[in-house]
Amino acid sequence: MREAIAVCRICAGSCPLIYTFDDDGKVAKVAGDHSNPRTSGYACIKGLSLHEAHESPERILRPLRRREDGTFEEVRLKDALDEIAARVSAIIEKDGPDAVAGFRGTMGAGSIATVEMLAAYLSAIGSRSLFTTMTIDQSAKWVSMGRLGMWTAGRQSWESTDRLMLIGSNPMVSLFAFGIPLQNPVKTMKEARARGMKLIVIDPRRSETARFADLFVQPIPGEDVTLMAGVIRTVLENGWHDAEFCAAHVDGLEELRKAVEPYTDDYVVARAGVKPGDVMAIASLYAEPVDGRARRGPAITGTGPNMAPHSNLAEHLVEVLNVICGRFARAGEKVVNPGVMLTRPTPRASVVPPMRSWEKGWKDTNGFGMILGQRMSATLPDAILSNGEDKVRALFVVGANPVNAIPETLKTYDAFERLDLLVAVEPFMNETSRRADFILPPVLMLERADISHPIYEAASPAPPYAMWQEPIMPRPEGSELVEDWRVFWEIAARQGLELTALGVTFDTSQAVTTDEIHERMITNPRIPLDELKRAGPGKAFDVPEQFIEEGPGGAKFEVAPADVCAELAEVRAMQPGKDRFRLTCRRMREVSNTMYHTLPTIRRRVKDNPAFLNPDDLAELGVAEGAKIRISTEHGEITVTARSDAALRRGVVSITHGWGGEGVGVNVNLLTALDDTRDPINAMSVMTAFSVEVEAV
Ligand SMILES: Nc1nc2c(c(=O)[nH]1)N[C@H]1C(S)=C(S)[C@@H](COP(=O)(O)OP(=O)(O)OC[C@H]3O[C@@H](n4cnc5c(=O)[nH]c(N)nc54)[C@H](O)[C@@H]3O)O[C@H]1N2
Ligand SMILES: Nc1nc2c(c(=O)[nH]1)N[C@H]1C(S)=C(S)[C@@H](COP(=O)(O)OP(=O)(O)OC[C@H]3O[C@@H](n4cnc5c(=O)[nH]c(N)nc54)[C@H](O)[C@@H]3O)O[C@H]1N2
Ligand code: SF4
Ligand SMILES: [Mo]
Repeated sequence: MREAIAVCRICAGSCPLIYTFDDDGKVAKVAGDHSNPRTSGYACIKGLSLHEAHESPERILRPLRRREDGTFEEVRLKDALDEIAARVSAIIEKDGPDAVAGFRGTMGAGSIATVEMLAAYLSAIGSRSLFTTMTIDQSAKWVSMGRLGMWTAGRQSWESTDRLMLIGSNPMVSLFAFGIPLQNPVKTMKEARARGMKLIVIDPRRSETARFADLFVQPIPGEDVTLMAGVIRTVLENGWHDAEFCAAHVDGLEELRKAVEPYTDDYVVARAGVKPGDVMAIASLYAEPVDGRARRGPAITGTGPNMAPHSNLAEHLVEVLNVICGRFARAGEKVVNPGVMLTRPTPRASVVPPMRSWEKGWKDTNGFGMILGQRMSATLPDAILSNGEDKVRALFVVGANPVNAIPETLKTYDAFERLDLLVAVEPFMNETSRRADFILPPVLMLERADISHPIYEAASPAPPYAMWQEPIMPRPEGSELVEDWRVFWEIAARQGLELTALGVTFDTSQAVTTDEIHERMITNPRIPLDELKRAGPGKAFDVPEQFIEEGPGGAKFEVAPADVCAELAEVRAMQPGKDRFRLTCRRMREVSNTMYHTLPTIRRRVKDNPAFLNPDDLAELGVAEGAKIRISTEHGEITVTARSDAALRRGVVSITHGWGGEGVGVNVNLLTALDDTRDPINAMSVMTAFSVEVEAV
């Protein structure tokens, strides 16, 4: 018997897991770590069954090359890399470097070496074609930063938060909400409420998170713009904003006031389908000072508003509410998490001005620009089908399943099949790897050394926490696997290229280990690396205190830029849709996106992704619980099991994405679109709150 500890990196929770191995080296027991200050023993079913992916008979253990007839043959890793490098060089020669693209998904985001080496490789060949799942997720947050500006010192501390508003975000299941603690969510939420924090939840579904809410508002899906405009109007009308903060740091307050003026109470009630008094209740609980003291804490969105129509506008308005209420850390306050892996400069109480990167520089043939050095994921199928300068001919996919995750599945299928070269760094056969020319199976989480990305570390509040993960399991016998990052290193080496990551230049002709990559990349840690390594994974650290400094002043938040005001007027002028049903996104506790649906433990709990509807809607449709229904849009249709859920507002069809691969469940993206319903800035598709037809089968 042997015990070892590893950090689960499936989601941002980063829960430590304690493994007990039997004498044959098989996992005999897994448990959360009760001594851990962040998780106090918490771990979810996804983490607790993670080892089953490592031991799965379905796992791909040796590199595969696709034959002409679509079947696969085994190939030596070295030969695969040689051939890939030669084909990439030929494509660059013929079509230019932008024709070579990378797509990074959720399972590429947690490892610093993977994140950095993919980006480094693309820049070494001179390609702009980096795609990640962020741009089919919550890139509205990037757009909002780019139009509104950003506060360098970040949010007020979680400990001091007495108001939290969650809009279409369900961290009790997703463990994910920007800037609040994620681990052990029920315990964290209960503790916060016990110290007096009030929670507002806005969701068409009485979600797992809504059960903790002091105020729950259940609007029609897709009406967050209307609701938030009404809330901002009410806050300003009552003078509940932070006038001093606005005077110092905000431009456009009067234009904002005018732009939200038409969003009167009556209008919001009628359009968003909320109760009379809901707008006032939200505004008052969130923003009304008590005994002359301003409230503290953020309003945060999740995928709900960020995937709905007008996602960038909705995000902008929510962030504007934070801005006008001054919900940011100020000079003199203690920095909540000064970081462990990276020595960060002392934050200043100041605004980073709006950058609008998508308006400058390179644009694709449909006019979509780049944000934070990335191209937009919902433009990838068009780019593959394009003959213009934006064309993509070769694609490396790492830690992702884009064929399932990108909207309009049939178009995405078609595009991926037309690639000259598709390389999937992927442990399983899925919709993407099945279409690949090469499948390179990676060394999985428990078998490899990893450290989290310092940026990731900064996003998570106290205590300062870091992960240096050593391998705790051997690679399977007879396997030939590759570390994700090494794929890019090896191809660069074959092309005679150096790689520069986090400012460090690597000579790829030299042999290197993962540990060496980590040691060289982390150039200025706050805690010495050997101490980090000795401490083990998922540990909290005492780091020297840091205090926010006075900012330089000058730059201001732009709360009401012309394009935002124009869209707000456009939404107000629209005839609100009278859709019988709107389909909404959600997450499932047992699985993460498209992953691991067939592992034995998961399979015993969930077999597919049913569509949930209000029982009265089912009765009206004449559909019994458990019967099949057909859901359709102009793009496609799916046939799914109907489940009754009284937590849903009437007219809502709630179904999770990520299924439908390998014959299990259905892919919701058969219903979504890559047409001109995409947002003109970030090409964000509408993935929630869209009209669907529902009928009994
Ligand atoms: N309709 C609709 N579509 C959606 C969404 C929605 O809500 N509705 N959500 C969107 C969002 S938010 C996201 S983030 C995307 C998710 O999109 P993706 O990131 O593309 O999906 P995942 O299933 O998370 O992909 C992870 C892949 O990594 C593989 N993997 C596991 N471990 C490793 C490893 O160590 N190395 C490598 N190389 N691979 C590994 C898994 O087998 C899996 O195939 O989907 C998006 N699509
Ligand atoms: N168990 C599990 N955890 C996960 C994942 C997973 O697949 N499974 N995926 C991970 C990923 S990639 C991400 S991006 C995060 C996402 O994390 P979250 O953003 O918290 O995503 P969800 O849990 O889907 O919660 C979205 C909520 O929005 C509501 N909603 C839908 N449409 C609307 C709307 O128009 N307006 C409003 N106000 N609400 C709406 C839904 O009812 C739902 O409760 O979760 C991560 N964590
Ligand atoms: S919540 Fe679950 S999936 Fe996320 S890190 Fe923890 S154990 Fe892993
Ligand atoms: Mo995501």
